[in-house]
Amino acid sequence: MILIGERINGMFTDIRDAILSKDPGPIKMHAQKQYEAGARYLDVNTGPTVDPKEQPEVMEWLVKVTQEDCPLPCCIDSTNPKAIEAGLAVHKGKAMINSTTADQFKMDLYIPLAAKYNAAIIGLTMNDKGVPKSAADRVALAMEIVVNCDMNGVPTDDLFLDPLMLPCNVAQEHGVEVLETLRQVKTLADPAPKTTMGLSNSSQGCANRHLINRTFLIMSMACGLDSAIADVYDTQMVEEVAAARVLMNQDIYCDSFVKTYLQR
Ligand code: THG
Repeated sequence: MILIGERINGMFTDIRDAILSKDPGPIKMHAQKQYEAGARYLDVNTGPTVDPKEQPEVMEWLVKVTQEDCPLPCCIDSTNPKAIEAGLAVHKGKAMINSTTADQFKMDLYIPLAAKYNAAIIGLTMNDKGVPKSAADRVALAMEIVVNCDMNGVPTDDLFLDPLMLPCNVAQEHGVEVLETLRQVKTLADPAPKTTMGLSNSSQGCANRHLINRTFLIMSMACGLDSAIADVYDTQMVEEVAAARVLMNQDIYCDSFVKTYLQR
């Protein structure tokens, strides 16, 4: 399980303020803290308040500051292709592009960028009509992304398919469809595509958010989830991931399995 730390996102007020005042402090602090907490990628998102014209410049700054003292690669999260490329151009190591949808014009923009920069890429199972409800419709969109990656020479195991989890208080029927999508997309190509999701989406606006996030993460792992954009400061969640990896035979059992997982 590759945990992608969600915290460097302008949706959080401390990051928004750091961006506005060009203060690298909070960004570096969250990079280091998420690294120590078990993150292996860092999601980096300018947030909704940055003017689209300024997003490329802000993304470039965010990626540089995030990687200055921290060895982790970034998951460059933007709906603005110019911001994605500005981040890729200064990124050290193997970046992850977050994300393309299954819309042809978006795949034509983002998948060649993954090939050019040897980056991994997240493919959302949605298009201009929105997020489909059924697993079958999500998988059909996933297949279009798989085919387009293949045509552009992006290896399928560099593709992370995201079935797009929605808050369970407003879209409760989607949970089981997301789980079924995770199972089915593994059969679409060989090597199989990888999978990811924005875990905290599942609990937005709900009581007991951590409980919902943790429970859905472990259920999803059992269905083939390889990575998640998540709140890695939830220590109990990270420990549950370590235990689940042992139980699924993805890590060798040792008495210090939680410590071992954190050191990977
Ligand atoms: N898939 C992919 N990328 C994504 C998402 C996804 N990127 C963004 C998002 N979804 C994942 N990241 C977050 C980050 C924070 C929250 C949810 C998802 C969150 N924030 C608090 C809230 O909205 O209540 C804000 C708290 C605060 O302001 O302090 O829950 O699905 N590929």
